[in-house]
Amino acid sequence: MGWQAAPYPDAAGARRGLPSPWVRSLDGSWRFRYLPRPGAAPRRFAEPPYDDSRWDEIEVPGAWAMQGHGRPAYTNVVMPFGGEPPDVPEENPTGLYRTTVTVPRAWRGRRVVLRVGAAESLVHAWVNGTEVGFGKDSRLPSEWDVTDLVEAGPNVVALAVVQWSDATWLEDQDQWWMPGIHRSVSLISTGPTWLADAALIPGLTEAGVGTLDVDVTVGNRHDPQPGWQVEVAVEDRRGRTVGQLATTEVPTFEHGEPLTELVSGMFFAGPRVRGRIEVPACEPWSHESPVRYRALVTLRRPDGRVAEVRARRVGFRSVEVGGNELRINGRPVQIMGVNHHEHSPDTGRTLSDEVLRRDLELMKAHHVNAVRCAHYPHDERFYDLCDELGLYVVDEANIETHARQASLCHDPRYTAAMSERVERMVRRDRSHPCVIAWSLGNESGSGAVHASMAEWVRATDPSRPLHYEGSLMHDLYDTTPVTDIVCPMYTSIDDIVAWARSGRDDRRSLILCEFSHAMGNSNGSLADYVHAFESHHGLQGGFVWEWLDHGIRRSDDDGRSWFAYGGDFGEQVHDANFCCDGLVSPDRVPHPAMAELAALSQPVRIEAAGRGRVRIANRRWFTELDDLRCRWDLTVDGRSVRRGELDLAGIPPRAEVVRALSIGDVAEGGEAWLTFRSAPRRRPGWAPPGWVAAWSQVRLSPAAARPRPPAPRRRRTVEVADAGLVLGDVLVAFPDASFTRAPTDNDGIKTGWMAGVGVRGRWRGWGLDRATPETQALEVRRRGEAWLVRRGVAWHTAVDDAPIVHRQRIRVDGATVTFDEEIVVPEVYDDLARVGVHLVVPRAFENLDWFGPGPHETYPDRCTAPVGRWRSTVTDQYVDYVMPQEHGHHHDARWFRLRRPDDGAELVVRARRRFGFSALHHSVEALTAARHTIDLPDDGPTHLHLDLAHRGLGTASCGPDTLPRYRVDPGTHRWTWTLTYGLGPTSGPVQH
Ligand code: IPT
Repeated sequence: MGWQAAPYPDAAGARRGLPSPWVRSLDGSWRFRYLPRPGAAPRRFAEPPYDDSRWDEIEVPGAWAMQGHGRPAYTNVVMPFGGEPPDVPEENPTGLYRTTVTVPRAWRGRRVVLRVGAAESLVHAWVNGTEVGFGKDSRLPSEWDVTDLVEAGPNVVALAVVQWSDATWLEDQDQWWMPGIHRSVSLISTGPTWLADAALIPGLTEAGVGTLDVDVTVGNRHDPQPGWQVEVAVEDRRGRTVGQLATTEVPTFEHGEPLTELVSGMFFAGPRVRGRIEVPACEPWSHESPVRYRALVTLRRPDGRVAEVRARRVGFRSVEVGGNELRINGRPVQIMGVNHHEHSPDTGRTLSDEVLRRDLELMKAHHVNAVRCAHYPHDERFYDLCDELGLYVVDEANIETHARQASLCHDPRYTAAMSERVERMVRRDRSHPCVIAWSLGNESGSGAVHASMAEWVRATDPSRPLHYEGSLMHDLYDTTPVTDIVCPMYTSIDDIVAWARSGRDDRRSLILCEFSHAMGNSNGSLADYVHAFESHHGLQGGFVWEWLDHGIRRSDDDGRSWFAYGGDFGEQVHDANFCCDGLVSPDRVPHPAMAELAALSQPVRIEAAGRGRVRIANRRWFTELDDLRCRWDLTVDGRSVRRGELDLAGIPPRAEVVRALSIGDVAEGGEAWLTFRSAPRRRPGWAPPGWVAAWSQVRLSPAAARPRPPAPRRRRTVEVADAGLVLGDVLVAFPDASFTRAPTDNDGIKTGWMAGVGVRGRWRGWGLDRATPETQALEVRRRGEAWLVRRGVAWHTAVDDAPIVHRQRIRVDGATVTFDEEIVVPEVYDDLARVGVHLVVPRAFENLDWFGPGPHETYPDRCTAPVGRWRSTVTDQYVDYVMPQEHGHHHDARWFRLRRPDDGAELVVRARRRFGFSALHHSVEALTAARHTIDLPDDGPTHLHLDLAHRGLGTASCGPDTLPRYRVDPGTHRWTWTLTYGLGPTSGPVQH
């Protein structure tokens, strides 16, 4: 099994890439029978006359559990069954598949191969009743030569896929157990002499010469005849040949006299043609400019006629390691990567072209520049797309022995299987320019087998560095030469900075293979990581864990859909929602953290340089910014005052220039910002309409300046009743102190064995979730038109003699209510979710606008967002994390307003200092109790939280917790805020 380009009869067909007459897809509907174990298979089921008319139908490719047979099950590390390797359970779900394929007459006399793109875990194959073999790597193709078994006309192909095999112990990745045929099945025809493999390993010299190291292997069913020839040509976009390997005869072993054979054997390197193609002054391939060429590999018969042509896209780029840098085309490109699993909420591990493209286009649109194939080689289409779009790939072998990671790597019974997985991956994918490193697998310990696999890869493909985390797991400073990248996972910022400062490694750079665990509302301190990467030589980025939530779409009786996770299919052993830890939802809607990720890797940064000038930094590595058009907008209190353009032309990669910018006078007062937005002049195919490549903001008003909040057109007098404030027809209870939040996955996972871990365990231990109020004082006085209310409430927790005391002074004067708050938090509560107040207003106050960072939710440690005036609705504040949890917070707000659209009644809230707030239709309690999105009531009022302090998010579900500087301290918290009530225009449109 080598490369994957389809064979064509001629160059024209190969170039066009139309369906090849020599390939027959077997994708589509097959007959299917689901069995509890392989032994239950009917005898002769693979034979053509067998009657399968009562079998089910199933779509191939596709997991059977996603098509009504058996169930998926989710575990992370633990195996879903007991026993020791290589044992598997007696009960071993098995799928029998049958289909009939018509082999064209034109294939007579040709060789035929049956190819199963990927099947989990063990696949057996029969053609017309004869067994042809089996395969056990569920993420690489299995191919069998079936020439002697097929005939022109109908042929029966039967497959048996068995869920568990000895190889399952090598496939303990953190994902659903989901057997079936995951990738395409086909028949491929070649001549009896054919192109068996063609490595076209890309390179680029310092002088800008593109190179392809060619190694073509010719296969032969019979004794090869001399005189067959191979040639390779490289064509540019316009079809001009820009480099070639001239027609070369394929060597043959010379049979004959013993002396002839002896000599032949000493010099015969196999039926291989090798050489190097050079393309002078090529256009290099990079993530910013993925220029591709086309290589045509032609096999000619001894008489010179073309026997077979294969085409593939190639690109020229170099990768090297040195001086604490991983250099791509000579540049230490900062890796802003993601870990990508193949998962669809509807089709399991089978991804349609559309879903796959959407994944990669979304990455591009958020400035992701690299993907780690977690944790197995992906479908071939993935690499073609990464070549096309410009994404670097760390290609990872399908090896994870997590449940036995200290033993299997020393178990000789597994050595061959592990090695073969690495070798077959390298052979399949080595011609892709996108692949910049080979990974030996994930979490599989560290043994001699790793050293031997590494040596094999280095000898076979010296052009790429190696990646393997196993030996670094317990020691970041490990120097075993298996990995060329220091690629730890979830390491703290302090530890990676200490590594960089130590100077103990002068060759490799550190690129985190996993970090910033994106589970639920997460990715706190991503900006701090990026800052560390940018300010320490040797730190070169990382791969966020992970791209996507592996939820499985289900719907209830009312047709409302939701996403299932571990345990939802009745699994006894499972890891709950730990599989929902992605930057995008299962159906590929970006979570708010994606905006943060994008903001941190923008190609342009602009800052004030004094005296009417700005400093423009081109953050790209290879290209100028001339393709972007930068517009500026001067706003005061969120209103645009003046606009203009800034010239970005002629700034070399990684350079900074200072340019004059005339924006005119800025009126005194209010909060003034200059916002720059750069957008492409010609939108790349992967960018959605209106896409902004980069934004920057310069604050023009002094830090102390506050925006003027909107004033209701007609003020309405607020009255006071026993229980609260009377705003027209609405009674709003006096705000209560609030110090909890619905736990994020990082505060503590709600279900499964990990429940109780994390800061949430402390909160519950303190009894904060069940604190009871004791009113210590309540005094309501009227002074003329005004009211004065004093309240004192002690919140008793499970900690003896340590109530949290809330003192409140409320002055009601006409339309304005002023709250002086004091919340005294005893030292014992040294890590709270929030300190603030909570109030409930009717659901009808639906329209929301605010001044502060936006438009997405922001938290103290995830707040790289433009400041301005944002509009939304309370309904749209909802962020549907698969596990309902805290969401919708707005850090650093200056004011916000809620408006009832029917009559224009509005509440404006502001404070002397910046505050956090959220306006949601769900209470802390409802969000805490819910396990799935459909558990949430959809008719709740609006819960307003105003926070003086709110805990950052961190990533403690797997990695460092919220840094101390983003936590909430105990002590006495005092602040003042005001609420103004009135009527605005009634027609307030709901804007988003
Ligand atoms: C680590 C794994 O590599 C990854 O597959 C995933 O499980 C991730 O972290 C957590 O979501 S495993 C962890 C125990 C370090």
